[in-house]
Amino acid sequence: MGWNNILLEKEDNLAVMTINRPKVLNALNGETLRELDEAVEQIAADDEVRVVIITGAGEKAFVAGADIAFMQTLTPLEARQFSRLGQKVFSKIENLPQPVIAAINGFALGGGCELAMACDIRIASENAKLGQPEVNLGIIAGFGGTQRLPRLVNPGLAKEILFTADMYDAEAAHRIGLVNHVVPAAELMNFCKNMARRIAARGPIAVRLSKEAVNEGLEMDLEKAIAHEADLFAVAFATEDRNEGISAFLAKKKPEFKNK
Ligand code: DAK
Repeated sequence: MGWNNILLEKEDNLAVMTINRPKVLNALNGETLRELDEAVEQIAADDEVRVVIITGAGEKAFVAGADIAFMQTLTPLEARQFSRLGQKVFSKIENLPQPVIAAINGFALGGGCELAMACDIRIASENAKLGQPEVNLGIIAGFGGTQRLPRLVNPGLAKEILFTADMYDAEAAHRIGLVNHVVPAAELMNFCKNMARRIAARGPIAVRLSKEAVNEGLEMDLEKAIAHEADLFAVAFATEDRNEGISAFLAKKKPEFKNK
C-alpha cells in the first residue's frame, strides 16, 4: 500500500503496524489517521491475521500524541472532522476481531496513550513514558482518553493523570495497571511477538469470541453479560475448531486449528 505514515508488515499470522513519523515522534495528523483507518480495515478483512502489534518507528516514541502543529492549523469544523476521525479509528482498533498488542517503545502521550488504551494488551519498554498532557495545551483528551483511562485504572487515578498532565514512567504505569508488562527496550518486539505467537496458536475463533465477550460484556450489567457469554460459548461449540481442540486434547495431540 502506498501509505506515507504507516508501515504494515505481515509475518505468518501476525501483522505489525508501525506509525512511521519518527521526526515528530510519530505524532498523529489527519493523513496518518486516514492511513491508520485504511490499514485497520485491511487487517479486519484479512483472516490470515490472527494477532496485531502496533508500535512506533524509532527508539524514542510510540506516539507523542495528536500532531500539535497540525491541530494549530485547523478551523473548528476541521477540528470536529479530525476528532471524529480519531474516535472512529480508535473504536475500530478496539473492535478489531483480532487481539491487538501495543508495543509501547517510548513516549505514549495524549493521543498516543489513547491509542495504546484502544489496544487489548499494553507492553512497555523500560524507557516508555505515558500520560495525558492535553490540559497543558488548554484542551482535553479527545480520542477516548477520559473514558478508557478510568475503565483501566481506578477513576481517582485517571482523574489525577488527566488533571496533572504528569508523565508516568513504565514502572509507575505498570504499578497502576496501565501496562501489563515492562521489558528492556531491546527485547520489546521479541516479547510482543512471542506473546502474539502464543495467542495465534490458540483457537482463533475462540480468541476472537473471548475478545468480544470481554468488550461487549463491559458495556452490560453482569446478568446480561453472563447471558451473552453463554451465547458466545454456544457459537464456539458450532465451530470445527472446537471439535479439533477437544479431540486433540483427548488424543494427547497438538491441535491444528483451521479458523473454521
Ligand atoms: N505534535 C507535533 N510534533 C511533536 C509532538 C506532537 N505531539 N511531539 C513532539 N513533536 C516534535 C517536536 O516538535 C520536535 O520537532 P522539531 O522541533 O525537531 O521540528 C520533535 O518532535 C522532537 O521532539 P522534542 O525535541 O520536543 O523532543 P524531547 O525529547 O525534547 O521531548 C516530548 C519529547 C514528548 C516530551 C515533547 O516532544 C513533548 O512534550 N511533546 C508533546 C507531547 C504532547 O503534549 N502530546 C499531547 C498532544 S495533544 C481531540 C482529539 C485528540 C486530542 C485532543 C482533542 N478532540 C477530538 C477534541 C489529542 C490531543 C493530544 O494528543
